[in-house]
Amino acid sequence: MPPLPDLKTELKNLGASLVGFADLSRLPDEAVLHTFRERLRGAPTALYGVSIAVAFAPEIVAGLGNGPTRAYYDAYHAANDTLDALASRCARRLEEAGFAAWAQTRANVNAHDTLNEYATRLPHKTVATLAGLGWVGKNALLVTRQFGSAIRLTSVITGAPLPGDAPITVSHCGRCVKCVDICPADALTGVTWQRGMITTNELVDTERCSIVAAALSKNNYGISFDICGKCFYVCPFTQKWLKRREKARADE
Ligand code: B12
Repeated sequence: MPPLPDLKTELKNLGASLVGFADLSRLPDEAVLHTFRERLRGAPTALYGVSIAVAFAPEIVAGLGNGPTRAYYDAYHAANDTLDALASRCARRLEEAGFAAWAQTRANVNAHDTLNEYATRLPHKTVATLAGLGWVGKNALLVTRQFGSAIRLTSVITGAPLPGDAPITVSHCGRCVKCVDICPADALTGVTWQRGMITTNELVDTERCSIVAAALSKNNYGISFDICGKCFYVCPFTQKWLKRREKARADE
């Protein structure tokens, strides 16, 4: 068997904030696995995922208290470009090492795996929880201990037998409902995530979120685009990260 590249180090050197490996045999949905197995011709039956997160700059996140800003809009697009580049690079490295790999870049997901306006075949968050990066919060976003929810995600699906990280299977939100209370669209239900919950609408009314975020963006910086950010700005894990960063800067 060819040696595996040291993907975690390589991707972090290229700008990834967190990288984890998921054993996708834990996915209950055989149809999803079948689709990717067909696509990754030559891959063994076992499939693995690489989950990659890029954190926003703290000053961008600190500015989201009143909803979306032009700086967040720009950082959102920049993060997406970085994530696409990281996922493509990761897939290429795996292929060079002799393994089948599929980068879930925006172009690939749009062309092959968008099921409807609000759902993809294998969401990045699913790969991320299975790779141990975090849990799905009451804000319906991945919450990490390192950066709270102030990250964006991508993922790569591969036949390479990666050493899977321990999946995170329970929510650590506890009784906190700060995101539910602050949501300007009243779109969050406050339900605690459980692994295997696939219906987003149990956690968030996607349509309301999207419509109100677009209106807020139009109001705050003149572009109608469905980003908001309040639900991850207010998350205590995000706030703890911002405070840690502030303290580190003050200590410098
Ligand atoms: C469609 C979409 C939207 C829609 C619908 C939102 C949604 N929650 O699905 C709208 C336009 C409303 C939206 C808004 C936002 N989005 Co959005 N969105 C997506 C997109 C393109 C697809 C999501 C999808 O497939 N949903 C379908 C359902 C079924 O899956 P899901 O809710 O994502 O996740 C469920 C499963 O993962 C399951 N699950 C988790 N672990 C496991 C494990 C097992 C074993 C199983 C079976 C299931 C399971 O639990 C989750 C909750 O039900 C993804 C990118 C992507 N390709 O994944 C980004 C994504 C989810 N969005 C993201 C973000 C940041 C946002 C916004 C904050 C943007 C903003 N407004 O500023 C808001 C936040 C809204 C919110 N609170 O959820 C990030 C999330 C990053 C993070 N920290 O988690 C993503 C991953 C984009 C990215 N590349 O980073 N988004």
